[in-house]
This record gives sequence, C-alpha cells and structure tokens, in this order.
Amino acid sequence: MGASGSKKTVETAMKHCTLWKADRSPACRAVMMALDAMNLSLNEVDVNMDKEQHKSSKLAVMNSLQTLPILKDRQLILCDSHAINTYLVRRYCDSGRLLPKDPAGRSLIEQMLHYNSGVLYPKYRAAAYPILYDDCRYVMPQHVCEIESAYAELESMLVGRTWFGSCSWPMLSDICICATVSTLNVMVPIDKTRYPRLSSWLYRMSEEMFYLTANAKGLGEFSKIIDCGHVVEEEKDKDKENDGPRTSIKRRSFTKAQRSVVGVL
Ligand SMILES: N[C@@H](CCC(=O)N[C@@H](CS)C(=O)NCC(=O)O)C(=O)O
Repeated sequence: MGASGSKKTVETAMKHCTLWKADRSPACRAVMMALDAMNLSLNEVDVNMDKEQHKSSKLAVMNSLQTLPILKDRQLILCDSHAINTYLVRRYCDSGRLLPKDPAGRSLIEQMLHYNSGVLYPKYRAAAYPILYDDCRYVMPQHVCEIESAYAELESMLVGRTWFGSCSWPMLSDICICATVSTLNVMVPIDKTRYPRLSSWLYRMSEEMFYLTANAKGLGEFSKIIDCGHVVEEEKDKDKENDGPRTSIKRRSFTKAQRSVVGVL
C-alpha cells in the first residue's frame, strides 16, 4: 500500500499556495511527490533553469539563494524542499502517514531529511553541476567514489528494514531520499549485487503512484541532459510560457501513452 493509503481521498485544492519548480530538479520532485502522496493540489509554475529564470528578479526577491523549489502560502515563503515538505505535512495532512505525530517517530524521519540535505544532496550537486553548467561530459571519478560511498551508507541503513522511515510504508524520508537517489542512479547506476537492499528499495519506490506522477518525467529530462547534453526545446518552452501556472491536478493527469514515453517502470 502506498503512502497515500488504500482509500482514495478527495483531492484538496489549495488555491492560495504556489510552487515554483523545475521538473529536472530533485529537490522540486521531492516536493511534488509529497504533494501527490498527500493528494494536495496547488498552483505550479514551471521555471526554466537553462534560461536562468530562477535568477529573475521576481524569484530572487522571494529567494536570495536563487534556488528552486520556492513555496508561497499566503504571506509565508519557504525555499528548501525539506522545510516545504514538513510544513505541508504539518499544516495540511494530519494523518501521520508521512510524518509520525509522536516526537520519537518524527525525529527518526527528520534525521533522514538532514542526511538527505547535508550528505546526499551535496554529492548530487558536486557530480551533476559540472555536467549541467560547465560542459563536462561525464561524472568525474572522485564523484563516482563519493556517490558509491553514499550507496554503501544507505545500504547499511536498510539492514533489517524495508523503508527509511519508522513504519512499514514509505514516509517523507523515503520521498526526499528517493528524489536524490533516483537522480544519482542516473549518473552512477546502483549495482544490484553490491547494494541489493538499496536497489530493491528504489524499485519499490518506483512502483508508488506518486513516483509515477511526480518523479518519472523530470528524471527522464535529467537523464536526457546527462546522456546528450542540453537540447533546447523551444516548442516545449513556448507551450509552458503560454500556459502560465498550472495545478498539481493537471500535472498528475498524464496519459498511459505519456507514461511509456517517460519510461515508467
Ligand atoms: N537544500 C535545497 C537545495 C535547493 C537547490 O539547490 N536546488 C537546485 C535545483 S535541484 C537549484 O535551484 N540550483 C540552482 C542552480 O542550478 O542554479 C532544497 O532541498 O530545496
């Protein structure tokens, strides 16, 4: 059973909330997966990072770090995927499915969020940015070693457990780690024989509906850049610019045919 539970709950539309995001960004995909796992829908604005739209004055006023994602909920502005996700869960989802209510259970999840933010994400950044921004064509050997050592750590954390959370289903920790690890896996494929638990965990995550609706497409975009470099997709950009903000519901409603294009498992 997925994090959103077996019963289909009524979609909650939050018209007062806007998320600025780019699908290729793992931090943005972590927020999109959490939204979909909670069945929440808000306005979503696609930001073209290749055109440096995330550095525009409009966004820089909200986030001087010039990074994505950015969430605005009325007067509140948050600029870190982990802070956004814990806020959204605490504010809009009281089931305890993604983040336990008891302090001990919650701390275990938060510990993994800190690991994602402080250890995994910097490894992604170090390996991917030279390819995304400096015309580097491959993952440099020192970064391959760094990523392999993260896989070894994650493998050891999965001894005796199925998920990175404290329960028998995927929680917020799994979602945030999955956004990063599925992206690292594109650059340094996880060796099933060396990391059997980690590779099974990622497979289980890839079967979750929120992975399909919120992670698969952006991961496909990222893979394309890693494999072939930047392809300027003018037509696609034009569509996005003309469309303006869209809701999470619209993003989720992509067809079976589109799913096979993004190579959903
Ligand atoms: N700790 C932040 C990291 C945010 C971050 O670095 N986002 C990347 C995209 S994944 C970004 O916007 N980078 C700016 C750039 O590429 O210029 C989070 O989890 O939200």
